[in-house]
Amino acid sequence: MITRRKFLATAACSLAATRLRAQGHDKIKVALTIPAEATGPRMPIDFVGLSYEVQQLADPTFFTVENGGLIREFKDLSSHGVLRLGGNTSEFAYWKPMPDSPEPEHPHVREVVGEPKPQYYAVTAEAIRSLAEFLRATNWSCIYGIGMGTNTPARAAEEADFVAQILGERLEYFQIGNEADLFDRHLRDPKTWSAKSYLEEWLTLARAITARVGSAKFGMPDVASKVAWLTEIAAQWPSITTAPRVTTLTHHYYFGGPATNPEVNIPNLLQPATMEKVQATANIATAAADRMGVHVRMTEGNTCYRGGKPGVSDVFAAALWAADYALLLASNNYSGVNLHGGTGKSVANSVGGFLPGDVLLKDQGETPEQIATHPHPFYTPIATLGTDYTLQPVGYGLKFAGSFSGGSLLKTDFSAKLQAAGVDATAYAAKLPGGQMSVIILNKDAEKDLALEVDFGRGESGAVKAETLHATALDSREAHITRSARSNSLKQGRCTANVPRASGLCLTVI
Ligand code: BDP
Repeated sequence: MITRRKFLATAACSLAATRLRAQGHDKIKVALTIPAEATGPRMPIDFVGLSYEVQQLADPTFFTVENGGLIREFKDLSSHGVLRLGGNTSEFAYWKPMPDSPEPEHPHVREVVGEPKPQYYAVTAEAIRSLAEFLRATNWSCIYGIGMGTNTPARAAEEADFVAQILGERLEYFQIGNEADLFDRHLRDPKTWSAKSYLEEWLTLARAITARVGSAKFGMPDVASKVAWLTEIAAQWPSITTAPRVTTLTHHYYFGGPATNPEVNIPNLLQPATMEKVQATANIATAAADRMGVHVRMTEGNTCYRGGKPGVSDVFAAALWAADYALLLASNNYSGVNLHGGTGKSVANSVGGFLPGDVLLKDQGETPEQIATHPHPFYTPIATLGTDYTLQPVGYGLKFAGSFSGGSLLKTDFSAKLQAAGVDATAYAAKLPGGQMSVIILNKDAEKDLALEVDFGRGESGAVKAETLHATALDSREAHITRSARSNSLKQGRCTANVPRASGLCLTVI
């Protein structure tokens, strides 16, 4: 029997991967040939997305047309992104249509020993109007999260009706409930809560919304980690009468957490096994979506749950992780990826009052009152700095991967080849909307440089544009995307390029 280890060793030899000694570092030489006819999934133009807490809407200065710095960063990240509003705080929002509408009775309460009681807060008509203007200014659309945990069908329908009218075409679909697979820990009876009881409750809410908004579309079930719920829902779906219109099956993903967990570190984040697990989840999710004939989207995720980990979530390693993660899901036919972030306060509220990452940074006690909240969670793609905003390393990674948006991915064995050659690197190829061939190589290896020969396969001569994703080190709190001043030359379809350790390269035939 050929073991995986033997297979990799043999493959490495047959590739004639040559190890060179260059400047004291290992340099691996690999040749990649872009297949002529191997079209894979299309990566939608609006693949790139961000996820924010619904509670972010409670800050009237945030999603507004006046917030120029945030609008600039959204547009820079993607010309057609998708903003998803959800998170744990979406379960504690209530719809307040008029300035004097009273806070309603809440049919469910949340009680967790050792955690503060949740604060209910209002989503106002004014917040939705501002959101609509913000979406128009950025050219982004929205997946709008309506609470399930403490909501009623009548209130959900009333809110959905207003949101649908005001957001118009900018509304992709509604999502009802956030991570309901965890409700057995805090919002529902653990003895009876299951995919089945979730679906019954979800149907009541979604039918109430559909009765009021005939055109309503939905993404669901937005699970934290139990992707098996997607399988169960797809199996039950054909027996549902008067089914609301579901367009997308959704789930979340965090590599690990919380910040105090020593397993959340750069080597573990970047090792091939991490993406093997992502692939295993994608296999389950895409099979369920295919069975239902709908899309699949990763609507909320990041490197480390409960706000991220300083030194892992906010450094260049997270940029390489994000680019690889997004492209792996795109090549699995996902319709998009929404990385979670926002302000420190909104995310701290979503995870019990404080960010565990803050505890690592300072010796300042353990209660929410003692800990000064970081202005942004450590994993946020766009950081709040005073009154301005900046794209963070993880956001740069998503942006780098987003350059394939609107293109068709090509099925390749590049990542397997690179790993068989002994380097922790992955690569993806696409035919861009304008017909140009492009390849992205992510060298996540901390030690080995790559010397590549890429055969674009058409035997042409010409030029290749090179853009790099880089920083001084995997743990530096920065990332850059730089277009080389000089183009690489393409001779008989081939071009050579170096991809130094801990960097990314995008080559596009021009
Ligand atoms: C998810 C929640 C979100 C949190 C995030 C986190 O949906 O509200 O902010 O985890 O833990 O589970 O960082």
